[in-house]
Amino acid sequence: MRFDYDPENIFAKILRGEIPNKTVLETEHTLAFEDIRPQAPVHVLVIPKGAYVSQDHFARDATDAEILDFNRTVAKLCETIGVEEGFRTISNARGHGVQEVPHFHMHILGGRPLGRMLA
Ligand code: IU
Repeated sequence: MRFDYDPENIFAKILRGEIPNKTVLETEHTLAFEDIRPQAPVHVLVIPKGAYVSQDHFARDATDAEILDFNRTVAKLCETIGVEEGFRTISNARGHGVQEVPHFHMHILGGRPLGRMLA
């Protein structure tokens, strides 16, 4: 598992159009698409188009415009994807976080009661 940016990671390939995805919403700086292994009735991944490995790197290095666009996209999704009754966002980072894909992504889960889970 590498923590520097790997341009061959699967989400970079999705952003370059080399691999298909089920896009839910796309903006100038952000892409949201359905997770291929959904863990809930609604399971959407939100990623910045920029090359950031994890949420801390994104928050540290992205431009204000990218950060605003990402957050407003999350807000828009939460109004439109069927999670009005509640949702959970998760972003796994690095080894202890068991991050599978080294491109920052936020999971939005919902569509059923999710139960209590902090770890
Ligand atoms: P993680 O936070 O890095 O552990 O999660 C990566 C997610 O990416 C996981 O839920 C996968 O099902 C999902 N995913 C995907 O949607 N499309 C892919 O081609 C691959 C993983 I590889």
